[in-house]
Amino acid sequence: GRLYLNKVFHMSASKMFELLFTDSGFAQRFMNIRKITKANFSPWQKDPSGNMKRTLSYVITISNPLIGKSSAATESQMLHRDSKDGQYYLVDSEVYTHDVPYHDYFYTHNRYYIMSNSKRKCRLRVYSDVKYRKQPWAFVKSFITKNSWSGIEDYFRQLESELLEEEAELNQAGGEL
Ligand code: YK8
Repeated sequence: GRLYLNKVFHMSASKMFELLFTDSGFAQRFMNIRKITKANFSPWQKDPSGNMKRTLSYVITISNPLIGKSSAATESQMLHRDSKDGQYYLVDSEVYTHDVPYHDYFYTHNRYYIMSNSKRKCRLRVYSDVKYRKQPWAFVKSFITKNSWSGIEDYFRQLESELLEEEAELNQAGGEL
């Protein structure tokens, strides 16, 4: 996978997990900014192997006229069983976009690592990869890969900047206590 985000934030690892992977105000605001609508999230549930899983469905807004204006998407997230609450979280996610051209050929795999650095600091790393379910013609493949990378890059750049804003607010609020 390619590394799209790698940064230390001034908040605890559990706070970062809460922001990104629960029904937090931050997650709702971020979806509004990205014009993600019709969001439906299942609760986290433990599977027989001890991993936690949840599924998300939503409609994404796309600004590329070649691709369309929007697409339904489903995302399956798995919190690995060797994650340690407050210390270390590993979430794998698979995103399927159902209404873009060649949607039956590919999906995106995202891997989120949240590592605690100290009580009030954590590192967030996100890797992404475009995966193929069947092999398209080489020209089509490079078209899909290019368009996916630019979309993914844009998304995580914005996620980083919104997280920095959230961090500033959290630390300001903390300073007033
Ligand atoms: C998740 C990867 C590809 C897709 C899109 C499709 C290009 C089609 C290429 C052919 C539109 C929120 C993306 C960016 C949509 C958004 C997805 C998001 C950002 C037709 C030329 C949605 C993370 C995520 C993962 C993959 C992204 C898609 O939390 O280019």
